Order: sequence, then C-alpha cells, then structure tokens
Amino acid sequence: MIEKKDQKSRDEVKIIRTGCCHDCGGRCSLWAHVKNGKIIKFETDSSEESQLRACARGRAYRQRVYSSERLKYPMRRIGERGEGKFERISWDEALDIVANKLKEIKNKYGNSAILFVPGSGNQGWIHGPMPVGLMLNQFGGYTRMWGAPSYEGALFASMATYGTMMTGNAREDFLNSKLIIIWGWNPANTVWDPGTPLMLARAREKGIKIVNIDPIFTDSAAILAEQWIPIRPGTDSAMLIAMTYVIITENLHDQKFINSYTVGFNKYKKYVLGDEDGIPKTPEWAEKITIVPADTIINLAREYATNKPAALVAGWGPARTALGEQYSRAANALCAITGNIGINGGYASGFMRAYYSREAVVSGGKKKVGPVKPEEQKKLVKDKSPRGNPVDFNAPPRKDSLYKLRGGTNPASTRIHYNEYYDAILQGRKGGYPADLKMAYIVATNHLNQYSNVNKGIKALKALEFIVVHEQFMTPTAKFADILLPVNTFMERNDIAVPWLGSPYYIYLNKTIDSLYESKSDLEICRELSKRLGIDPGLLNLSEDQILRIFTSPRKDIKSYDQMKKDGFYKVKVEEPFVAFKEQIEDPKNNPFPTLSGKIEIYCEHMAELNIPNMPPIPNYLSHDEHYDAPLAKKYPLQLLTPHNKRRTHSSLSMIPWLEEVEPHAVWINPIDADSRNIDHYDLVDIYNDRGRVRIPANVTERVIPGVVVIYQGAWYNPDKDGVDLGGCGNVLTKDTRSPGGAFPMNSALVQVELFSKKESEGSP
Ligand SMILES: Nc1nc2c(c(=O)[nH]1)N[C@H]1C(S)=C(S)[C@@H](COP(=O)(O)OP(=O)(O)OC[C@H]3O[C@@H](n4cnc5c(=O)[nH]c(N)nc54)[C@H](O)[C@@H]3O)O[C@H]1N2
Ligand SMILES: Nc1nc2c(c(=O)[nH]1)N[C@H]1C(S)=C(S)[C@@H](COP(=O)(O)OP(=O)(O)OC[C@H]3O[C@@H](n4cnc5c(=O)[nH]c(N)nc54)[C@H](O)[C@@H]3O)O[C@H]1N2
Ligand code: SF4
Ligand SMILES: [Mo]
Repeated sequence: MIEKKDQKSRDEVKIIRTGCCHDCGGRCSLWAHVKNGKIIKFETDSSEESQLRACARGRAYRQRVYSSERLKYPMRRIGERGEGKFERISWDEALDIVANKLKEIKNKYGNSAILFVPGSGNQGWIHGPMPVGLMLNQFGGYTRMWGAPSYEGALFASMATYGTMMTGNAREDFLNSKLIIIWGWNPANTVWDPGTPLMLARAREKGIKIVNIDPIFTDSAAILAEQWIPIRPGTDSAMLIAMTYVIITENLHDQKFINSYTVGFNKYKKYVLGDEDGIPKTPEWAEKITIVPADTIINLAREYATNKPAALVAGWGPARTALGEQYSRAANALCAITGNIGINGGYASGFMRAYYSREAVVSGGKKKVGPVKPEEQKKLVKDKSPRGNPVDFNAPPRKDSLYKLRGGTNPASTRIHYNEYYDAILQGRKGGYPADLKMAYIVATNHLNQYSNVNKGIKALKALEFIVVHEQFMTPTAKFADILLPVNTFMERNDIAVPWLGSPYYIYLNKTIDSLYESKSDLEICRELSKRLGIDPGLLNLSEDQILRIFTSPRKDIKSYDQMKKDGFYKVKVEEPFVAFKEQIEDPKNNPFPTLSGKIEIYCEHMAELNIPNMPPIPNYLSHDEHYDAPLAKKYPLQLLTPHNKRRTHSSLSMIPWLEEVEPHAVWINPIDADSRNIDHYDLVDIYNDRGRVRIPANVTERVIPGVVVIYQGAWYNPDKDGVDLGGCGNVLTKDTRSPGGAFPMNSALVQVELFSKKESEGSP
C-alpha cells in the first residue's frame, strides 16, 4: 500500500526543465509538468529575451513519447528482410548477437566492411550516433560517410569562396539591414533557431523590405516577405549572374571593395558579359531560363546594390540540387562585388554559421582554418583522439575535394558520399568504391526514407550480411534490421544541445521520466556492447552527468554547469551582434581570409587545379540531365521539389495525430498542370519516373508555380504489393547521385503526374 505522504508527493506536479533537440537548427525549451512519473503537459520558455520558444512540433511531443507505436523491446527479424516481421528477444541475446556479428565481420573482412550510418534524429551531445561512433573507433573503425544532405553544396561553395563556413552574421543584425533577400529559405517553417523567424518578423515590423525568391509561395513568403519572386527550380544561378550583369554594366559594383578583398573579378566579369562564350548574361537571357521577368531582375539588382547594407541570405534548398554549388558560389560572388561583407546589416551568404565566441573558447584560440601544410595534403594526419576513425588514418584525400583547405568536409578518400551508399554496397571495390561493405550499423536515421532512390536502397540493404538498427519507432528503415534495438527519447535521459549556426545559448535536457518499456539510451547500449566486444569503453563508462561535465569544461562561456542544469538552458551574454569577416574588412593586413590567396575567391584556383567537369572555377549557370531543358523533360515534364515540412522534422514526428491536423500530406500541383491532367483537389494521383511511383492525393494550389510539383520530404515510405508507395516518400523519385562538390540533387528530379482515381471513387481519401 502506498503511504499517504508518498501518494501526496507523487500527486504533486513537478516542473522539469528540458528541451527539444530534433534537427531544426535550433534547440528549444520544453518544460515538462510531471505527475506520477508521467508528463502531463509542456510549457515553453517564457523567461527573459531571447526566448527559446518551442514550435508546435515540440509542443506535441507528448504524443510521440507516449505513442503506442514506440518500440518496446529488442527484436530479431523472423520474416524476409524488410518485411517487418520480428520476434521479441532479451537484451542479453540481442547484444550478444550484435557483438558476435561485429567480431565476425571484422575478422572475416576487416573493419572497413562495417558501414556506420549515423543520422540526425537526436542532436544532443551524448546520445544518438555519438556513442556508437566512439565505440566503433575503439573497435578498429568503420567506413563512414561524407556529405551532409542539408548543406553540402553551400558548404563547398563557402569553402571555395571564403575558406571557412563561419560566414553568418548574428540574427539581431538583420535589424541593421536596409534590404533582406531570403533566397530559397523558409524559416517560418524550418525555424533554424527560435530567434531567426522572430528577427525577420521584427525587421518587417521595422519597415525593412524582405524579398523572397522561391518556386513555392511559402509561409515565409506569405508572412515575412513584402515581395515574392517565383523562379523556375535550379535556375537561380542564372538570375544571380544576370543581377551581377546589371550591377556591373550600370557601374553599381563596389570597385574599391573588389580591389582590396577579392580575386578573380575580371575573369568572372568576362563570363558575365559574354566576352568568351558570346552570351552576355543579360536579364533577358535569364528571363528565358528562370521565368523571372527581366524588369524584376533589374530592379532587384539595383535595389540590392544601392541599399547598403543589404543582407542576401542564400538558403540551402536551392543548393540541394544537381549542381547546387553553382548557385551558392554565384550568391557569394554577388555579396562580394557589392561590398556587403563584414559590415553590420550585410551578409556574406556562404555557409551561414556564426560562432559568437564558442569556437574560440573550445579550441583555446581560433578555429583551425586556412591552408593545409603541403606534407599533409597527400596523406591525412592520424587523429588519435577518441573521435578519430582508424579506417580513415593516413588516407589520401579525395581527388575532387578542397583538400588544401582546413575546416570543411573531411576529405578522406576512405569515405563514401551519403547519397552513393547504395551503389557502394552493390558494387564495392570492383565499382571503384573504397570498401566492400558487409554490414550496416544504423543509428538515429530513417536512411532508406531520407536518402535518394528508395527502390535501389531496398536492393542494397537486402544485399548486406547483417543490419543492426537503434530506433524508437518501426520506420521503413527499421523494418530492414536483423536486430532492432529500442531506444529511449530525450525525455528519458540527460543531455546538452547547441543550435547549429551559432546562436549564443545551450539547452540542458534534464531527464523527465524513466525510460519507457525496455528501451535504453544509445549510450547505455554502447556501454554494454563495449564489454562484449572486449574494448575499453572509455568515456562511455561514465555517467551522463560526468560526461556532460567533461564536455562542458573547455567552454569558458558557460559560467556555471549547475546553473545551466537548473535553468534548463544557458543564455550567453554577447556584447554586440557577431558580424562575420569584420576583422578581415577592417584590418585586412593582419587578417587575411582563410583561403589560399588570403582573399575572397570569386575565381578559385584550387577548383581550377582540380579540373573536374561541371566544377568551373568561377560561378556558372549549367544545365544537367534532369533539368527542365534536358531531353528527359519530354517524358517527365514536371520538376519535383522535396522541401522540409512544418508538420514534421524530416521523417520524425510524422505520425503524431495533432500534427497531422496541421496539413494533410499531398502533392502540391498548380491548377494549370492539374486541369490539363483532369485532376481536381484531393483526387488520388500517381507521381512517377523511372525510379519509382508514389500515389497520394493532389493539393491543387497556386502556391506552387506551373511546371513544378512538391512532395514535402519525410512522409514514410509505404509500398503496396506492386511497389507503389502509398505513403508519399519523395525519395522514391529522387536520384542517388551527387554534384562534383557533393550537393544532393533532392530538388532536381523530373517526374510525370497522372490521375489515379477521382476523390469520390473507391479507394480514395
Ligand atoms: N519544420 C521543419 N524544420 C526543419 C526541418 C524539418 O524537417 N522540418 N529540417 C531541418 C534541417 S536538417 C535542415 S537541413 C533545414 C533545411 O532548411 P532549407 O534547406 O532551407 O529547407 P527547404 O524547405 O528544403 O528549402 C527551403 C526552400 O527552398 C526552396 N527551393 C528548393 N529548390 C529551389 C530552387 O531551385 N530555387 C529556389 N529559389 N528555391 C528552391 C523550397 O521551395 C523551400 O521553400 O531545415 C531544418 N528545419
Ligand atoms: N527528398 C529529400 N530528402 C531529404 C531532404 C530533402 O530536403 N529532400 N533533406 C535531408 C536532410 S537536410 C536531412 S538532415 C536528412 C535527415 O534524415 P534523418 O537523419 O534520417 O532524419 P529522420 O528522418 O528524422 O530520422 C531520424 C530517426 O532517428 C530516430 N531517433 C530520434 N532520436 C533518437 C535517438 O536518440 N537515438 C536513436 N538511435 N534514434 C533516434 C527517429 O525516431 C527517426 O526515425 O533528410 C534528408 N532527406
Ligand atoms: S521541433 Fe525543432 S523547432 Fe520545434 S521545438 Fe523541437 S527543436 Fe525546436
Ligand atoms: Mo538537414
């Protein structure tokens, strides 16, 4: 019987400060009201500015934690791989099987046969993929990926142009701009951190003009922007180059800035004016390609060049295309030739990260950027830290990487691009890949769903000898596991998380409830597996609190760990908004840009030396085989976009009833394209190409331009018996290749759409 006193304390509501650390750029406060060991309600940060307010997704989190679909105990596959038939087993048995398989594969084929597939599901420091990486390093290493689907095109361009990814100004600095261009960016939905949409809203309130360029009339276009300029997907570099043409020919460029801080302007100018190819990149030239009227291009170019300081924020979406780095390079060049870099109210575009001071604090000085020493360019330096992967040790760099520059993508040639895993599994060393892959260790990712060409992915996953997955739900990827291990959520453990792009705060995620069912954290799983593998668990043997204190200690900006734990966040006081490249502009002699030339590289010699097709050393407009003007467009005339949706974070949160009410999943199609196909609102339609077929309702809307259809990424792949996806996963249709710079072509697929059934008929919604 429960004592009266105990009953009373259980009935009391305790408020435990924690956070949401899904992958939306920001990390937000969730304050859990806990009664009798159960979360009954969430509040969010209502303390002093700047508030870390959670969005609707975070606020709906109770329905995820307590979902009946949560994985409850370890399971072993009993049906065909991918069929989703499993039986319950004990933790001991499951861990024994995983450890034995790891040892067997290592002995038989070597460590490079182990493919580690980490994902973005948890953004805290000590859970998710992190402990698995540490464990596998200790075990002798694994084959890992390079390339992030989020930003690889933008990152490559940022490194090539600026030699760094630290190119963003603090959000508050938007208020110092006279004009803000948000290009292919929808922060009203994608958040990036709670301060981003807020500052843009304040800028708008202040009367600062915001222009948005996007094929979709997004919520940002509707709420934040004064002007929406619809553009044909994948043609943005043509518009940017034509803006450059207007600026140069009308003498609106900042010649002094160009002379002092950049290299290669004259070479670019020749291309822009058409001196070499005979094609002047005029607004009229761009109009035909982009469908943006020449006058609109001219006006925006003039406005941008004459309203200084102006912020051009080139989002990552248009860079998530077949030759995405060209768009980012052209945007960076435009920022440079107008001299909008290194000043309050300006913006360098680039990668957008802006570490107010954190980076300096962690590495005890400046972040290591700039040229790599010549002797290190042939062989990567052995990284003996726990984060070093022995399989990468001493590997020569990839031939198409910016290997002479530090601080970008790891160039080890032992790595495989994330969007090329499937061919790597199917073809191995014979196909030119660096390893023969035999098992996959999949953690915190719904990889099959979230990376291109699902149907090829299925073949590849079936070809492996063994697959282990750490998951919270039976995702389309989890169905391919041989051993499926149930993981707890961030409500059930302690962690710390920081926002991606350097806003000055930390979130402390206090554990709110005990782990549900038999679930464990990734950390606990790796601690136990390490014992079975006979390796030193190192850090993994410590408690969460001990590890978090170790990780926090080099960060001098956190004045008190205990205060942070109590408050559930730590907001760092910053004297003034960070402005990227301020020192480079104010005192160039003592602060060169961390490029090989020490200047902003409009022309990049390093790229020229690489001499890779479709990777010119100056920004270009280029077509490709799934562009609107490619021969394939005759068969598949519509351009598919697969952007990020407000209802979920990637594929996480996709089955939450409260969030489903926000917006039903459907393919967006313009009335012109719908009418010509006899499609009405909410009819069931097929979207298809040579890679696969998706069947979902149509949302007939003018919010997307003619010629373009939209399937928001993240819906769960759900094939019928013929392999038609009834779930609406856009990656059934996207292409599993990469650009020379590593961009993922997730917004560059050609498709056709046809009516499947009218909405009144049987089988439709
Ligand atoms: N709600 C929510 N927020 C998220 C996420 C999520 O899944 N859900 N994911 C997070 C993650 S990991 C990331 S990386 C970021 C991604 O952030 P973004 O990459 O900025 O997000 P997207 O919505 O894919 O793309 C932004 C816009 O680019 C547009 N776009 C696509 N192709 C083109 C083009 O060719 N030209 C132009 N001009 N525009 C184009 C799209 O229509 C879209 O409106 O968002 C983060 N935030
Ligand atoms: N077509 C198309 N595809 C895209 C994109 C696009 O724009 N278009 N965007 C891409 C981008 S930018 C990204 S970042 C990727 C993201 O792709 P993923 O990294 O695969 O992200 P999610 O789909 O959210 O899957 C994360 C999984 O982690 C699980 N999880 C959550 N917390 C934990 C944990 O603590 N431990 C473990 N073990 N698991 C956990 C969740 O249940 C979820 O199933 O998607 C990419 N895919
Ligand atoms: S889902 Fe993303 S934006 Fe929303 S509360 Fe969580 S971390 Fe913040
Ligand atoms: Mo991402």
